[in-house]
Amino acid sequence: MTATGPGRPPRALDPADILDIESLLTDEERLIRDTVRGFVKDRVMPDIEDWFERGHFPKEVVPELGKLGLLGMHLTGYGCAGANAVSYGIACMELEAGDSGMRSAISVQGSLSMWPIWKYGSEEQKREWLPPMAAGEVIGCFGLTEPDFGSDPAGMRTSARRDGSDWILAGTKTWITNGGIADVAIVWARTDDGIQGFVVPRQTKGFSTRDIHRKLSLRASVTSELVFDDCRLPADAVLPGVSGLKGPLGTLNEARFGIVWGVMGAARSCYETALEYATSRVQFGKPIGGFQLTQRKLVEILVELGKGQLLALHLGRMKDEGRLRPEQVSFGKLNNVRAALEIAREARSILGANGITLEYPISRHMNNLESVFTYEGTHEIHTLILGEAITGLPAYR
Ligand code: TGC
Ligand code: FAD
Repeated sequence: MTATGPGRPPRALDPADILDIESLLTDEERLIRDTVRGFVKDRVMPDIEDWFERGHFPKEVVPELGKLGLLGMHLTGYGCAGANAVSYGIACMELEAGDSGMRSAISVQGSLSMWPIWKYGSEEQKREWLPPMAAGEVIGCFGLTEPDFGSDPAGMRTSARRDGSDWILAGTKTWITNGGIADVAIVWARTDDGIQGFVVPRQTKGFSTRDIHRKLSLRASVTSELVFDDCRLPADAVLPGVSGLKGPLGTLNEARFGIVWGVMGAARSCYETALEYATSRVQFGKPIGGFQLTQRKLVEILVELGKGQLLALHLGRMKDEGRLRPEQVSFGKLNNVRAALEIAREARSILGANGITLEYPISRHMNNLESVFTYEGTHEIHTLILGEAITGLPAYR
């Protein structure tokens, strides 16, 4: 079979890109895709099963991601690459084709830690923190969720009160990606002027972390509790450019956008694995891909994958044009995470018993995607965001 297009020579139909989405990318975007894909192949794939099994995040990978220009890559200045949003999305997709933990690493560093400094920080804060964070020499984390306030961060108890010109930060954050290995935390706390963001260096007296163990999902990623026991911070620890919940929620738009793309990488990995398996595994005297029921599964996966990839690209182009709205990001997160999970479950069934092992990536992706379904706004919260967008009626409370 061949694909033709206006002014393009026919070329073989690629089962991994049947819609020829490749042709919608610029040369630079393709270069970034190939570079990150190569990194994942050489640096992540040989060890990911072991990291996942041991519950280990390879911290030494972070400066390597920095060298590739992937940390804060869609930010400008201060050592950041200044790539477009689509390129950032593509990097997320390629990293998550390896493992969601790898994509989480750049989401948390670039979107959740660097972006609020870049957007809401003072010039001094930007100069101090962004260059080493872009290089991966300094690891950041983002503390919004608390033990009693997950979907509803407006209720947070963590507080920062004035003591002279200093701040005293007190409270607990939990489920914080990279908390245990972070050199700096962006912490959202209640103040007399509403919710504000604070830049909290690791060595701050009274700041401690405890890692969360026995996770069955995102095992190749550190998740931690952050405890602030009356931490004294200087006046200039606050991010001066924002107050109110719109600070952390505005930050989340950036990372949620990356997820829209990232999960399509995990889904693609499941599809490619299932397709290869279906054409080689023989039962009843022929490859299982030759049975109509298996073909239906593969085709359903293919169609959902293609739709999700096109949606990600559409939202990416809108973001690059400066007209992407938060509700549209919710549309993408809602659809693409759900689609990726369904793809993983369907692909797993094609592998039969082999599908439940770590020898193949599918169950690992499936377990990771359960976290992605929940973090950065649960599936239900994004449903309610869209429900409000179309009815004008908020239904959260
Ligand atoms: P609401 O009254 O709607 O809004 C408060 C203020 O915020 C503004 N706002 C936004 N601004 C920018 N972007 C958005 N997406 C925004 N959504 C709301 C809003 O305009 C308002 O501004 P103002 O000026 O009027 O004050 O707030 P609400 O309390 O009713 O809550 C709404 C809700 C439920 C949608 C919100 O709380 C929410 O999104 N909850 C989910 C929490 C969440 O996503 N947490 C994620 C934690 S971080 C994480 O999971 C990282 S995982 C890391 C990894 O990748 O490893
Ligand atoms: P809850 O808010 O208690 O929700 C439980 C269930 O109730 C969900 O199904 C939810 O959708 C539903 N629900 C809640 N409210 C409503 C409603 N109004 N209507 C209908 N259903 C509702 N947080 C950070 O701040 N920083 C991080 O780096 C970070 N990393 C994470 C990494 C991992 C691996 C995980 C699992 C989580 C991480 N989180 C992080 C926390 C994550 O953002 C929260 O888990 C998420 O926001 C949901 O909060 P919760 O778990 O407390 O669930």
